[in-house]
Amino acid sequence: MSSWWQKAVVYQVYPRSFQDSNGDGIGDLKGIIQRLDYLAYLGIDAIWLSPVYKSPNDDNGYDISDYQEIMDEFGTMEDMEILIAEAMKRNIRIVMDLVVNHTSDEHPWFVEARQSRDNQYRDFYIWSDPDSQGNPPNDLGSTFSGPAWEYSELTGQYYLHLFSKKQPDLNWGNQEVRQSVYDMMNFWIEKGIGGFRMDVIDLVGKQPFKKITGNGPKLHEYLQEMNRATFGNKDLMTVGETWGATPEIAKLYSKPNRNELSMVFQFEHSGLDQQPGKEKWDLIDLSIPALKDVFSKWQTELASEGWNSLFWNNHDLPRIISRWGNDKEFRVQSGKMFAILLHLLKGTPYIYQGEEIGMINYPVETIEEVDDIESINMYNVRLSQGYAKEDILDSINAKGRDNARTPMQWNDSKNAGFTSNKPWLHINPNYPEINVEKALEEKDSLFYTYKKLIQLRHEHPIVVWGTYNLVDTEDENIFAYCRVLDEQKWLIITNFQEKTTTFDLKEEPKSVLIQNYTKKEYTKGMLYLDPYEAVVLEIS
Ligand code: TEU
Ligand code: CA
Repeated sequence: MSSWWQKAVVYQVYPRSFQDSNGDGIGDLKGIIQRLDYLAYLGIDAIWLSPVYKSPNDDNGYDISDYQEIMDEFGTMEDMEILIAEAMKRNIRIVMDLVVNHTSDEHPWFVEARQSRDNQYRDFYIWSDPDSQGNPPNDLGSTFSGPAWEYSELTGQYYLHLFSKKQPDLNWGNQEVRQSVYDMMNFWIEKGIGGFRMDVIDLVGKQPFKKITGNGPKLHEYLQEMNRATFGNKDLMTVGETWGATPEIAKLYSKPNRNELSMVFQFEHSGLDQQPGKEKWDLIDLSIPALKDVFSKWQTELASEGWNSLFWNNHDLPRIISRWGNDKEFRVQSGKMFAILLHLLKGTPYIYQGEEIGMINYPVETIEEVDDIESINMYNVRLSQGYAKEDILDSINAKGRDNARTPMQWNDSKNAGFTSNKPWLHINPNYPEINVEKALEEKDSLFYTYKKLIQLRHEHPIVVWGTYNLVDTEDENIFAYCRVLDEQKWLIITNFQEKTTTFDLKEEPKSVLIQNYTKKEYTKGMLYLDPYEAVVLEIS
């Protein structure tokens, strides 16, 4: 029995940077409503909406102070209800971002909890006495640098925060916490949303005093309880963000008979340019053979037990063309190659706003230009550790999250048509060349490659259900694979490098389904592939 999200393509909107409608320089819900026709024209089936709940924006909305109110800057609950309804008119579902590993420290639960050790909400969070020297109970660290324990003077105890100090971790061992989360989820389900993306959901089973954070012993028990209490018997899509997932673990989340989630975001491919055992900032060159192994492993392992998510980009990752392609003379070609390579795999593809028009990283020159708390905290820690300023900024320019958060580039008017006022974050100065209006005018733009790929998925079951097999290639930097369904066979060939190469095509193709060099003929024999060339051939 198939589900709608197995045939769907999801578009991620980072609301702060998508479209400002009231001239305050910040994206908002009304702005998203204005752009629904554009998204419907692209052909996407669902929008993953990064958090729009009330928040002090210490972590740009991933620090929630009221789960059932809309952030002032983004608009009102009525705007949200109109967005859900207007999207539905265009057969687009709204998938909300569920951030329940932690709240904001300004959430009423924490405002109460921190008052006294016997407060009724105290046990909604994770507290610890200092040790005999007055130190935290252990050396657990925050993802945003520094210790994961913050001392609270008022009651002489530490509280746990795996992210910023203003994001105290919820205590999922407390049944009241879990029930409060489920009640909130049902509030949103009743509003007609299409599902949830679950922020760092692999952390909710944490046992911090044993220094267990991801994949805790009760994690799957909680998720099965959540499933029963909320979305289980509804036609909703759920995708868990699980940084540490292996295929074995991913099957635990997404095997249908386990009644947990539809799928997870795993990040094994995304860590391939990171020095093993180091931080995301410590880079090594990407190995294409390693990338092929990782994708092939996940395609094979989850072929019939669970479901893959497919992505290059999101609001936490640098723009893929800058990261692993060529954002200069081969910006469009490498962008098309990434799209073709990813969208013909088995699983649900995710497009991050601006990816479809080839938006790229925005390099900064000073830390004052940086907004993201993760980058700023890392900068300060590494500066104190003696790292050179320019090396730290190089890391931020390569992997910093602001790269994905520069405002959407709609046209070549002032501020790229994003806002009529000063934007909350700098806009990439390349917007006169890279913008939606220009992409829609150019028939062989990257936009139309994405539109065609979405159409292929909607029209051809082989893309959704076909088997996956990696194709052996002479040149290890060619990533070629085939999809087979009954008598149908499609061959996907991508030259994942900046130089020309050859590929021995062993079968005469029936047709070319999509390509990024629009002049090429593909016949049996030696193919000469241009830099970043990508093509999908119908073999039978
Ligand atoms: O991200 C989880 C997370 O750990 C990322 O921040 C990642 O470690 C880092 O950015 C490297 O890319 C989720 C949200 O996607 C992120 O935006 C939030 O900051 C974080 O959780 C806390 O809610
Ligand atoms: Ca606004």
